[in-house]
Amino acid sequence: MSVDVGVVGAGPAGLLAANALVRAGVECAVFERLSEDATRARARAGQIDAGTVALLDRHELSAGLRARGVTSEACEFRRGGVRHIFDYAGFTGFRHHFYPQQLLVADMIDALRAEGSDVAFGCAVAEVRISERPVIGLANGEEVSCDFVLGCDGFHGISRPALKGAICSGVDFGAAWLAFLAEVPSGDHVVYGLHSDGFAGHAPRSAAVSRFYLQIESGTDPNRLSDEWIWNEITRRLDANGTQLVPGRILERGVVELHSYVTEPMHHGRLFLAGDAAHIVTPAGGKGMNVALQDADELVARLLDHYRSGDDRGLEAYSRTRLPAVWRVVEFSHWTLDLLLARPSEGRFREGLRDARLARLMSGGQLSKEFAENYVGPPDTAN
Ligand code: RFL
Repeated sequence: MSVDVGVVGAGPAGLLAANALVRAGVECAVFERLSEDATRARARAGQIDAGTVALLDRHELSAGLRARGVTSEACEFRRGGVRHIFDYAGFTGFRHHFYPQQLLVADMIDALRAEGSDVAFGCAVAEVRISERPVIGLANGEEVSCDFVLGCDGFHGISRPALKGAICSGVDFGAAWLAFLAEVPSGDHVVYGLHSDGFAGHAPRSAAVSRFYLQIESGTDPNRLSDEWIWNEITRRLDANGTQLVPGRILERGVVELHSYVTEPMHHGRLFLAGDAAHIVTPAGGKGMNVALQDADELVARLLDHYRSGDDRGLEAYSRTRLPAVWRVVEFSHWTLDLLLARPSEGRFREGLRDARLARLMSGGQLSKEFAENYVGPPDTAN
């Protein structure tokens, strides 16, 4: 089998790229290891930056998000029983959308079908071989030769190891978040509980379902935590005068080990990485899916330069042009995590730093403005 572009992985990055390429007349084959049902049910992100919404508008992939998503203009930090509302829209003029990642993925699968293309579900890629014309080796033994391969297979995929000479640097924070969805009304903004015993978070997803985060010890088995313990901790750590959280049914739970990695460069030969395959951030700041979609958007524009006019300068510059934006997101997410994460073993000193940082963030000064700009994300710049 032979195609113009082979895409490994039907997450947000792979599906955005496939939709845009197919619509522009480029032949594309998408391989996804999971079944279609599992792909459509893979709940993760939900906070979508204003620039990413504009990007999705541009690719005509935002109808579901605009019809069913909710918007937010502020976030809230809770500390010592006090509520601090941070009005980032006031600083930037922009707001977030909240729309579950799995619904966006489902919309993009449907959009791809409407263009007469599809995803090969249940079709794991075993290896990518880089050569003049790269080859995708499927787990079922078939081989697919391509002009280009887009590695959009997430952090645990097989594409990144095929990038010869790339350096993957990063940090493990030595802590984890229990991440779960529950039948609790979303509220209209994210709440960050900066408790000295550990972080707790409550984020919108849909009207009736919220995402919660609870800082736990690295390596904890989430199924050994009782619902009662979880709700007690969430309620205690998110506590503030005048607020009441009514626990609901926990729908699904998982543990996010907190780490952050960046691969440099993000391409070699005709293999290009996009999204979590190339870099991963913690959920602090809600950036991973946003930057994944931005990678894919940039890659599509450069590939279209190749197919339309034989101009490969943009492809050759892909890593150079994307990495500054990637590092900016990584740095922001890192900073935010440092505010959110408690380190009980470090005692009063760390808590003093957290107090000072929160005060500076809420001061309305330069730090507040910079945080707001990073939190809401860069504007969409059509390529
Ligand atoms: P994905 O979504 O991981 O998709 C990769 C796809 O590749 C498939 N795959 C393979 N297919 C074929 N052959 C193989 N060998 C394969 N290996 C893997 C996988 O099955 C999968 O379908 O990567 P992509 O497209 O780069 O998208 C990245 C985002 O998923 C990720 O960054 C976000 O979910 C991060 N994130 C958030 N990002 C935000 O922008 N806003 C948020 O609010 C936000 N919240 C979150 C998050 C991530 C979370 N977790 C679970 C880590 C909340 C959580 C809890």
